[in-house]
Amino acid sequence: MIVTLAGGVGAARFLEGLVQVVPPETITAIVNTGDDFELHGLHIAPDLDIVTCTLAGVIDQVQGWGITDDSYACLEWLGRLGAPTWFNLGDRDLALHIQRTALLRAGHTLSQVVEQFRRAFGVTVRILPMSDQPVPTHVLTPAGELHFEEYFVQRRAADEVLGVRFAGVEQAAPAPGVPDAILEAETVILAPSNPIVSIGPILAVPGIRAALRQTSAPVVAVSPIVGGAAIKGPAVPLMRAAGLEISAVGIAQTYRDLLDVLVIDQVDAALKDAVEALGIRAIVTDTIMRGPTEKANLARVALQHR
Ligand code: FO1
Repeated sequence: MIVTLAGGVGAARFLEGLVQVVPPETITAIVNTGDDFELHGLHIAPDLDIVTCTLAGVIDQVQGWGITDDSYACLEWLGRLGAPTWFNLGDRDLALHIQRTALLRAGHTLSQVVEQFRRAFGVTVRILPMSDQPVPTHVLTPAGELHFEEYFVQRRAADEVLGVRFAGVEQAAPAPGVPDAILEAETVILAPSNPIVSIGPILAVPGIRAALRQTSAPVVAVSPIVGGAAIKGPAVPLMRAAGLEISAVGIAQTYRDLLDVLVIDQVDAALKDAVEALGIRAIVTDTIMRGPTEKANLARVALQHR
């Protein structure tokens, strides 16, 4: 079993490469739920939907989130009725949110909802939320404590980041199957996701970091920082607020106690020695996932130590 810790778009694209290299039924994705929040009375689960819908082939390929060819008639009418429209939920996307909220309200767990959705979409990769308990990621700013999506989408990441908090994480447990998947894994991969708000919440769930230290599987990360910048999303201000160097070396330091291997981009080849000085093997390759071939090559490189 190849276990991948996954956030949103970058992780989903990496998984599109992985399924080309190993049989999908041998992959388990453990997905961040820190971005989850409620709007319109609906349970929104961005990273779970991004991973599920990408693997189902129904993701909007340009945005990396939302459903392909979606329309926004309902959101437009919600606006006319005075509802917030800052979070773009298309008509097809709303179907996932309505059904998820109904199932949760009927007493199903988030894990059970995710399982029903992946089966409905014919996805054979196993998808597990990091936890069935809510662990919303809050961003501490001068304007106060904001939910990650308020900070990132509604306020366009304009606020200074003073810190990040995973609300309720002390009371959360790993979702069923998560610790065992890690302990029984042949390889664990930290996908190229934001180390603070995508991989960070997963590592913060009590028991998950311990399982990663305990597993006999090699732990491999793919650096989401290339040439001192993030490919997508707010990794830079969040890493800066955490006092981390904005580089592949900073990523190595973030996961130092867990990592055996770090895959870094060829533009960062000069950092190989600095990463290896931390006791982590560095593999240099093209990590930019331009298309299916690059995605498959990156997955192959991440597995090459086997
Ligand atoms: N990101 C945006 O920047 N703007 C949006 O309006 C938006 C809507 C959206 C709807 C459903 C969904 O699953 C994701 C959505 N995202 C949107 C992506 C999301 O904000 C982040 O990319 C992830 O939470 C981070 O991985």
